[in-house]
Amino acid sequence: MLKHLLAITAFAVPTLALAHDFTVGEIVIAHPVAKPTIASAMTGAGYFMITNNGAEDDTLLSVEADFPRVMMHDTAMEDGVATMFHLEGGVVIPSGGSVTFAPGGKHVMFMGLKGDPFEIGEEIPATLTFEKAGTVEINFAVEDIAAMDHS
Ligand SMILES: [Cu+2]
Repeated sequence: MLKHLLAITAFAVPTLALAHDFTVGEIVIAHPVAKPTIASAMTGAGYFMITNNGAEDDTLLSVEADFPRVMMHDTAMEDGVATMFHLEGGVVIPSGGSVTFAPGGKHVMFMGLKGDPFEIGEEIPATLTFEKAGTVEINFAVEDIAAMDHS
């Protein structure tokens, strides 16, 4: 079981076009974006910022989308090499706080693209499930965000 790193607003989301936001209960999911991939890519990465305006902590339990596997990952430096690890218990969104998924840190990993790359302008539908706020449908917009992550 890997330890959760709760890096809260440690880095800013690259702000491009403002923003498509999604709301469920007291949770706001701001500007979900995915990186374009090359044609042979087997994986893609998605990012967003989640804010919890509620009085209690909540947990993002899962992200589902139409791929063989979708996971939440974080990135850690080990001996100068960036490695990803699975956020198994989900991600706690603290009351009154935000958690950012961004290149170089937490990300949603879409696995098993199988020759259907993410192209700019495309939207990737996904379902987020929170422990308290419940389920919400969102779209990751594929945008040419400045890349500095692992993939
Ligand atoms: Cu990953």
